[in-house]
Amino acid sequence: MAFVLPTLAYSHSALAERGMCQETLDLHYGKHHQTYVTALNGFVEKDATLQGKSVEEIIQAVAGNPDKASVFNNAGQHWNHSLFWLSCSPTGGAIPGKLEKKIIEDFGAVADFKAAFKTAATTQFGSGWAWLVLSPKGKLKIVKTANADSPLANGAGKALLTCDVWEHAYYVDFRNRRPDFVSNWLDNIANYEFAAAQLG
Ligand code: MN3
Repeated sequence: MAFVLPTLAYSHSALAERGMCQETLDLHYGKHHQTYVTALNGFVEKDATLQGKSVEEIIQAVAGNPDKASVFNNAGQHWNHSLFWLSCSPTGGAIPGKLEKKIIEDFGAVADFKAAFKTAATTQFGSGWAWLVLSPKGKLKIVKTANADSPLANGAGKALLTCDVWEHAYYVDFRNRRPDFVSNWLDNIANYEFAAAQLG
């Protein structure tokens, strides 16, 4: 079975009033993410060791193997983007009580959590991702990764929420202003309901 783009839970124009316009979704989901999926399918077709594996299994099988860097990059970007679409919502920004309590426990305050996330997202030099993860010790942590890397690949923990900070994620809406994109994303788009549901 070939990999396919995940179905979005919202239309391409649904986030427009919140600062992510239809053109961004058309390009980011319809072009960028599709390109990773198409490339990944091409690698799987030619490599029997990858066949029959989930995208998670492929990422973990090829992580750290320089001979499979292109497979890792495309599988990683498929997985990262699939999580990013789930991390966005037209009703985003509101933090459910259960997650808020855990954020206060582990970061001190919601403002401190947002500041730490924004720092990670804006100090990721070049392309990459900022993540809210549940560490193996059960603590909420903020991590950043470069390019197609992820907590799934590097073992930082269970990814609860991610923000794409590749330029293609924000250039249409915010031009070069990554800090404004991240602040707006945290306040108006981030799907904290999804993150809370994953806390278990
Ligand atoms: Mn992207």
